[in-house]
Amino acid sequence: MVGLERRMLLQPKGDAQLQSSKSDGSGIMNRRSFISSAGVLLASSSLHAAMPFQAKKGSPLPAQPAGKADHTLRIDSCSLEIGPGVTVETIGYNGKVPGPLLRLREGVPVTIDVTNASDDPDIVHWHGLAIDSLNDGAMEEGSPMISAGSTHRYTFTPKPAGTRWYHTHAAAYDNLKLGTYSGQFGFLLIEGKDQPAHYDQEINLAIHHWEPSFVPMVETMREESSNVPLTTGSDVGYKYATINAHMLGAGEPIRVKQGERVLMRLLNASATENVVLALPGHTFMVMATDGNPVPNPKKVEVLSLAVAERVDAIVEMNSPGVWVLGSTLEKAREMGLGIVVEYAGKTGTPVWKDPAPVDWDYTQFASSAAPTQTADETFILTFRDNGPKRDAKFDTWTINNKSWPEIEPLMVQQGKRYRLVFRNGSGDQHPIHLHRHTFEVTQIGKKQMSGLMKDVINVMPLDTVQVDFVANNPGDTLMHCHQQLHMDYGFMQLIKYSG
Ligand SMILES: [Cu+2]
Repeated sequence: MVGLERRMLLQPKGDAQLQSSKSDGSGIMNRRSFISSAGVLLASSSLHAAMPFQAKKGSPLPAQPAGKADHTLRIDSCSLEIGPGVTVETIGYNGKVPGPLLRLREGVPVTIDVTNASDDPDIVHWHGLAIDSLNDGAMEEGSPMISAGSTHRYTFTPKPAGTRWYHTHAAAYDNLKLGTYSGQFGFLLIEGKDQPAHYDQEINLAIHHWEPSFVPMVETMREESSNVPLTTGSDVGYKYATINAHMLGAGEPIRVKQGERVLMRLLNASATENVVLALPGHTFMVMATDGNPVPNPKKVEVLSLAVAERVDAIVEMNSPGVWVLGSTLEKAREMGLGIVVEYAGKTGTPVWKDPAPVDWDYTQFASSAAPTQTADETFILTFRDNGPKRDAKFDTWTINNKSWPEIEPLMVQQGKRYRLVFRNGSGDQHPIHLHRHTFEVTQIGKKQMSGLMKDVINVMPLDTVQVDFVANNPGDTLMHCHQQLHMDYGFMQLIKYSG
């Protein structure tokens, strides 16, 4: 079972260039399956950069911390029994997956000691926080790598409030045991003054895929995308999927009572797979995206979560029974992607019903008004698949024809507002993440919008998405595709403050 959910049925409305992705019958969802035949031009292999990839280097470790930290995390190997007779060996935090729930107060300084008991250098990124570059946890910004056997103290003042998360920011390249292929992720809740909405119970649900392997993509591409330049690169596929480290039916169900309002915080902590979820008989009232309250809370039957995205949704429990909250794809549910929702006093086999097909549309949660502020400067960034470099297993990715690390930073000035125009010239989806800043999504395709604040935006194949951010947090800032496979192979760029 491979590559199943990456290219989900999430086309933004009104883009005639996109086709539904389809399976080839073997369960393999093709990398190119979104590409229709006409008018697609991808960068040719002549654009390959001349230099080989360089190992990323971190800064030297600062002096070891003194005194007890507020929180401690230990990076170490662990075994997880994700289903009956199914055990995966991985690396996690404090021996569990997801790692411990960290609840921090907005504006209250915190210290977190991270001990690396694994065999490889690692680093923890505090995803969605506006903190300094040295503590943000990206070596490209200057945060130190934590060498094997050592302890590093992170010190920062968490903000803004909302559903954040923490995860490894180590590169994996072709070692699929490392980086976000592993179990190194956990919820990081920054509590502010405001409670978002009344609810009776809260449940945090983290999605992950396990046992990754290389999948050659040439054969399937040849079938479906004869006009797209072929590459010899591989894709990554998975054997299992879990919610909170249990395959569907293997863990404890979500136990609810009729009439309850349940706040679900959902996190896609997969390394590479986007997911689409539904809970038959129920709707999700989407309150926040990536932890930030949306201007227009709205009930939907189907939730889409690209890699690294979060959704906070209220579910009213008004349909008694035993249900499957799971992937809308049967094959993904068979891999384990789901969890049982059980009403008090109800028994029986969990029920799944396919929801009506629907396109995921970010704009429904935003204001339909155009952004009121104009940008001081606009950067147009075009993403392309440049094929595998030399004997690399995976394709190289480019932003305006350059790949990390041979790519100049975008220069910004403090206090100014910048517009980033993401043009996806490839057949893959790209969940683009901006570190240390929150951006406002201002246009998807031809549709203008405002008020939707995020730190990851999924850019569909051949689509264009525009986001604005204010340069209000000086320090080196990484922008990258959150697909581990893409960021490891060139899909990163720094934003630097001048002056
Ligand atoms: Cu990508």
